[in-house]
Amino acid sequence: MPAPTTRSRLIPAPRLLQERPGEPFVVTASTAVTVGTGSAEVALAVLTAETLSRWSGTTVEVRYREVAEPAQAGDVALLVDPALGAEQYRLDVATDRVEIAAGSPDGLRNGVATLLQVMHPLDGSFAAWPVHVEDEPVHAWRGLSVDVARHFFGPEDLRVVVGLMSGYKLNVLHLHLSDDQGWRLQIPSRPGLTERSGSTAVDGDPGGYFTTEEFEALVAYAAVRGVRVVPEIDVPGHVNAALHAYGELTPSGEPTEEYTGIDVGFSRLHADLPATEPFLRDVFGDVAAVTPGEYVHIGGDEVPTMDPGEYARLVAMASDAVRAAGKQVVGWQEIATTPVEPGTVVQFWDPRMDPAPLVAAAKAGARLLMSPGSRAYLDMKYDASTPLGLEWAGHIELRDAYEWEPTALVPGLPEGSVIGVEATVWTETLRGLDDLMTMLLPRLAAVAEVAWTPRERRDWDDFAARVAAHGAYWDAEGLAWYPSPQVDWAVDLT
Ligand code: TNX
Repeated sequence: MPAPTTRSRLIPAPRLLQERPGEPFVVTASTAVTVGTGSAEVALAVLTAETLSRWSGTTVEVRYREVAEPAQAGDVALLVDPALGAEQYRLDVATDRVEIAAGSPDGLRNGVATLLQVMHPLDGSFAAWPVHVEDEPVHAWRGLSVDVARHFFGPEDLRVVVGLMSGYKLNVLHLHLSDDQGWRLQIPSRPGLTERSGSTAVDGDPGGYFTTEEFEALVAYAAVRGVRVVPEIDVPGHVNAALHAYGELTPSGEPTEEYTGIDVGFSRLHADLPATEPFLRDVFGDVAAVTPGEYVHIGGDEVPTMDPGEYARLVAMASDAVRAAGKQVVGWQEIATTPVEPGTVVQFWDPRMDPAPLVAAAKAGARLLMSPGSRAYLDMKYDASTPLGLEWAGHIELRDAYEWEPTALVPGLPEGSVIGVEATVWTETLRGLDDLMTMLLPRLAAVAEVAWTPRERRDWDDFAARVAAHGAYWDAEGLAWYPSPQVDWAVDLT
C-alpha cells in the first residue's frame, strides 16, 4: 500500500525536511508526551496528548521531566533548547520515539503542528514516517483578520477558526469588533455600545456580541494554541454603531439610525466634540484591559470626507489612548498619512493608494503588515461564479493567494520593515461558519505558506500537490471548503 510521503503534505513547507528510512512511529498505549514543568510547555503537552488520544483512540498520557533527559522509547518528547531561536524547532521522528526541540514554547508548538501534519491513520491507530525537520518562520506576524461586525461570529465559530490557524502556524487572530453595522465587544465603561448596537448586522440579520468574560475566554483558548488576539475598534470612520449608541458623539447630539447596508465611508467621529476624546480613552482602555497581547488596532481606514488635519488629530487621540493603556498601536495604511510613532504597525491593504506615505512611515520606524487586497483579502470571489464574496480587489483564485512576495509589494521599503502577513475575511456577504470556511479554504493555507516559508522554497506546483491532501482533512473536521479547479483533489491517501 503506497503511503503518502510527508513531503507531499506539509503546509507551510519547512526549511529542511529529510525522510529517513525505517518503520513508522505508531501511537500506542505506551506512548507518552514528556515535557518540562514550565506552564506554557505543560499546556501544550496536554493539548498534544489530547489530540493524539482523540486521533488514535488510545489514551496518551503526559509525563513530566524534572531534569532534562533524552527521549525514551515511546516518548513524544518536548524539549526546550536555548540554543535555538524562539520560534525555531527541530523535529525528529524515529520508529520508537519522537523528539521536538525548540527555543521556546512557541517553537515547540510549531514542531507539534508539523508532527500532527505528518501523522496519518495506520492500522486503526495513527503513525508518522521517520523524518528530520529543521524549520523556522520568515515572518513573526502571521495573521488572519476576521470581521465579526458586519455579521457576527461568536466564540464557538472562532474556536474553530483558531484551531485551523494553529494547524497552519498562524499566530495572530485580528478581530474587527466594531463597524457601522454593529458593536461586538462589551465595554464596561460604555454599556450602551452593546446594549444598543450589539444586536444589529448587515441585512437585518441577527447580531450578537462578546461579553468581556467570553472574550477573555476566547483569548485564553487562542493563547494555549499559540494564537494572540489583536482587537480592532475601527475609528474615526466606520463608527455608525457607536453614533447610534451615543448621541453625544454626533454634532446634533442625536443618535444616528441603525445601519444594515454595506456602503462604507459615511460615518465619522468629530475631533471638536467634547465627548469624543473621553469616549476613545474609555473604549481603548477597556479593550486593552481584556487584551494580554501587546497590540490594539485602531482601524483608521476609509474616511474620505474628513479633512486631513482632523483625521490626524483623531488618529493621534486614538493612538494616545492605546499607548496610555500600555499597548502598541496597529492601524490600516491610511494612518501613515499622519505622523506615526516608531514601532507602530501599519497594515497595507489597498494597492490603489499612493505608497509614498507608507515608505516614509517605515523609514521613520513604523513596521509594515502586508494584507494586499488582491492577494490576501479572502472575502474576494474565487472567480465570477463564486456565489459569496465581493470583487472590488478582483478575483482571487488559489494560485493568486499563493504566488506573491510580501517584501516586494511596496518598492523602496527599508530592509526588515515588513513584520508579517495577514489574510483578512470581511463578512458583508458571509453568514455562518460554512460561508466563512468556504472563503478561507483552501486560500488560508496558501497565505500561511507565504507568511512562513522563504520565497526560494515556495513553488506553486509543489504547493498544489501538497494542498490536495488537505481536503480530506477538512472534510474529516467537518469544514466547508472550495474545491479549486487549480488542484487535483482526488489524491488517494490510504
Ligand atoms: C475594505 S480593508 C475595507 C472594509 C471592507 C472590505 C471589503 C479596509 C481597511 N476596509 O471595510 O469590509 O474592504 O473587502
